[in-house]
Amino acid sequence: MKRLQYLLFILPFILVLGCNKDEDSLAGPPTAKFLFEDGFETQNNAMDELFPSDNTRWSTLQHTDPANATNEISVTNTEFSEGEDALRIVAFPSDSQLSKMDIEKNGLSIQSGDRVAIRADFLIRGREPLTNLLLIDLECCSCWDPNVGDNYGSENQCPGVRLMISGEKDYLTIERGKISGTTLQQTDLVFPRNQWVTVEWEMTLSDNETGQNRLTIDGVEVIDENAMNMPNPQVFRDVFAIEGIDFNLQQPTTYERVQVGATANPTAGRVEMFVDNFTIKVW
Ligand SMILES: [Ca+2]
Repeated sequence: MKRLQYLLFILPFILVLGCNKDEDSLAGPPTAKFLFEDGFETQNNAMDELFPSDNTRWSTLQHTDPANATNEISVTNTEFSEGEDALRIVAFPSDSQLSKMDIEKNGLSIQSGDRVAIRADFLIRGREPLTNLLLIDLECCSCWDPNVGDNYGSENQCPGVRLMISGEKDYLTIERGKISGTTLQQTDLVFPRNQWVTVEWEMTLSDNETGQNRLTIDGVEVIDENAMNMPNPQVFRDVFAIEGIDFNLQQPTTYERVQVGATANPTAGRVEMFVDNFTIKVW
């Protein structure tokens, strides 16, 4: 009887703990192998403060202007979702140059079998379609075959997975073209505009179909799909063999950098966005 009373006493706590575990699954366990969080807070809205010499914050900018316009990046206190500052990005449409304006954290070491959660808040102004706009890239540059070199465009030399706004109705999707995979599409939720939107992207990494891919927008799960999410040596060998090229993916494949912002803007219009409250966690 006492045992039953004890069970009845602890049961609600077990249930509560169980629920919390589900809700916290995107954030992962408290002990991570790697954790980087940045809310773009500064003293004087100075970009330099985001790149301290001790590497505790961001590593570099990726800034590629189209031929006839200059992209912009700055710290602003006019819009933010956390603290008092956020990153403001203006990316003009691509012409002969693929337009890019984003911020990068490098020096990561994320491998097959790792679980990684990336989270960021975005505010994208305007109502123009955002077709093929890329928001977050996770990339492996060191895995490219140095003997193949750059004959296939610098764009393709860092294989990886990306978050891309797809279709005429602006659905955020998981794009896998750089690892020769199809896009993991959703048509449940149009990307909200002119308001802060929380994007959470969680994966268990694998170079085969056991990889897990989950995407939530403002807490609503829109993708939960098993699929390859790391470059696969045989897939690369086969794809390049069609061109008569002997391609050897360098091992071990490791995602070593993450980029957030307008990581590429192939849209027809000028994109103004704000980014805040970034986290990448690996466990
Ligand atoms: Ca902030």
